[in-house]
Order: sequence, then structure tokens, then C-alpha cells
Amino acid sequence: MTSAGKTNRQELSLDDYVEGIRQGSRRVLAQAITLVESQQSTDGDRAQEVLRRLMPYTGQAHRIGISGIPGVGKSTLIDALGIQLIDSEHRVAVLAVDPSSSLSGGSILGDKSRMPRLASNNDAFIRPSPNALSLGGVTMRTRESMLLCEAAGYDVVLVETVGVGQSETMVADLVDTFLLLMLPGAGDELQGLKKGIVELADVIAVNKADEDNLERARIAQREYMAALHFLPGRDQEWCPPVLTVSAKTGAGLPELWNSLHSHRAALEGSGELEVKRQLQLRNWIWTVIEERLLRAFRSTAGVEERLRSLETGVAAGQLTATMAADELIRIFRDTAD
Ligand SMILES: Nc1nc2c(ncn2[C@@H]2O[C@H](COP(=O)(O)OP(=O)(O)O)[C@@H](O)[C@H]2O)c(=O)[nH]1
Ligand SMILES: [Mg+2]
Repeated sequence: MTSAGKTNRQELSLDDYVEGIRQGSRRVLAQAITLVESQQSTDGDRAQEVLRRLMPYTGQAHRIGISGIPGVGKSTLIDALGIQLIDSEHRVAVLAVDPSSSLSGGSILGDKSRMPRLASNNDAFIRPSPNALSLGGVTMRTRESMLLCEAAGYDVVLVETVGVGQSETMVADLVDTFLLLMLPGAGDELQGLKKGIVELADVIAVNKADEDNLERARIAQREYMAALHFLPGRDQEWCPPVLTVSAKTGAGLPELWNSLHSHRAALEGSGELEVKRQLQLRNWIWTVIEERLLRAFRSTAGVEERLRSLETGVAAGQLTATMAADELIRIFRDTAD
């Protein structure tokens, strides 16, 4: 490659990355995340070596996932809570897991324009969702970005995600504490309670508890609290608190941080944090294996060629889906050797 095609990023050595991050350079951190997100295998090897060297400096942060339907106020809340945390000497990193970003070509999660105060603050670092091919890929890269942020000294990592598909489950497997935001007014939201997302939640907050919504928010709070009683308990130790907050006015945010902090303290106190993180690491190995294998499988030339006709055959009832899958896997194996 000619020097004209080189970017700054490629000129950094492994030592540059490691030292830059250790010194808390946001520019180097951003470049390291770009390296982690790169689809090129040489970048991938370098990224892994940077991560390996930084591993001793990771793990200290409180990792918090924030979920809820679009418009519930995740970004607004992250902005307000983030500033509050920075005021009490924390350094805050904001990452995003947006499985739709690959389709739309860009993530609106973690968009700096939605977090104006954090975006202009030197103690905050904001990174939108990577555009990767699969949810597994997005989560994998977010996890590695999170580790880089921790090594750079960010002690609170907030991961924003939307209530789409499996993304909550993936994010819950990435963080210590999972915060679910709800809207005032129950009804449909109460249905959501039965659909499993709530079972992942460590803390529930009814947002937009301000102005005309205040009373409705309190009603929703009571209903969620009652509904939680009927859910099978996950950890007996921790009953998810239900709070009302306003990301707009800041009301309830100190109490929200108290709850998030208490959850983390409870995990640490009982030894569960260590167990949880070990389990997450084991799961992560499998996420990487699945992501890598699937990517290799899909990019195998023979597989792609044969896929269309096998699909047609299955649709026409000429062969079973399992037969088609087995043939494709045979092609993949033969080329892999
Ligand atoms: N009244 C009120 N509006 C809010 C509050 N939080 C967010 N909003 C508004 O709700 C809309 C969606 O907020 P946003 O943070 O982008 O939601 P996200 O899609 O969950 O990230 C924006 O117009 C916000 O100004 C709140 O606490 N109270
Ligand atoms: Mg948002």
C-alpha cells in the first residue's frame, strides 16, 4: 500500500496504543476501537494483542446496560445521569448496541447530538454502535470497546440498547447491572412484563415522570411493583426496585444512581459479581466461535453458489431443510480443509 492510502491509525504501534490508552488519550482510545471494529484480519490480530496487554487494567468499571423502547428517553437519561456522575468525580463511557445499525447504515444510539452535555465534556467518551454483520458481531465488538474504555480509566460504562430481538439478552450478558426504562401509563407495558425483558432487569425506572405525566408515572410504578411479585425470582437476594425519574428535569436521578450502585455493591458483597463475569467470559468465547464460524461459512464460495438452488429445492419439497443444511456444511468443511 502506498503512503497516500495510510491513515493515522495504521501508523500507531502496539506500544502507542497501549500507552496512549493508559494515559487516557481519547484520540488513541477512539483509534483503538476503530481497530477492534475493523473487519480486516491483520487489524484483528493487532487489536487482540492490544487487548491482551491491557487486560490487567480492565474490570474495575461498573458496567450498566440501559434498555427500553425507542423514545423512552435512554439518550436523554444517559446525558443527565452521566453529567451527574462526572460531577461526583466519575469518568463515563457511553457505548451502544444497535442490531439495526447494519441495515440502516448508521446507529442513532450513542449519537453525540442526543447527548449534548456529555459530548462536550472531557470526562466522557461516547461511541455509537459498530456496524457489524450480526448481533453477535456487534456485541463482541462492544465488549472489546468496553474493555478498552476501562483500561483508559473510565469507571462507569453505560451501554445503550433498544428493545429489539435478542439485543437485551446479549447486553445483559455484557454488563453487571441492567436498567430498564419504561414509559408512564401501563397497559401495553404491562404486557411487556410478561415477555421476558423485565426478567432481565435489575432496576426499573419509569421515565418522563414530570409535568402532566407525574401521576400516571406513579400509577405505572405501583403496577410494575405489583407485577414483579408474580415473576419467578431470579436472584433471591435482589428484588428489582421500581423508580420514577425524569431525565428532563433530573428528578429521581440521584435515587436511580443509588439503586444502580446498590445493585453492584450487592453483587460484589455476595461474590456473585465474580461468578457472573466468569460466566460472561465463557459465554463470550462461544459468541466469538459462533460469529466466526458463521461468517466463514457464509463467505465460503461454494456455499453461496449452492445456497440458492437448495433453498428452491426445499421450498418445492424436493428435499428436507436438514438435507440442504447438511450439504452446505459438507461443502464448507471440504473447502475448509
Ligand atoms: N417530558 C420528558 N421528555 C423526555 C424525558 N426524557 C426524554 N424525553 C424526550 O423524549 C424524546 C426521546 O428521547 P431520547 O432520549 O432520544 O429517547 P431514546 O430513543 O430512548 O434514546 C426526546 O424528545 C426527549 O426530549 C423526560 O424525562 N421527560
Ligand atoms: Mg437514543
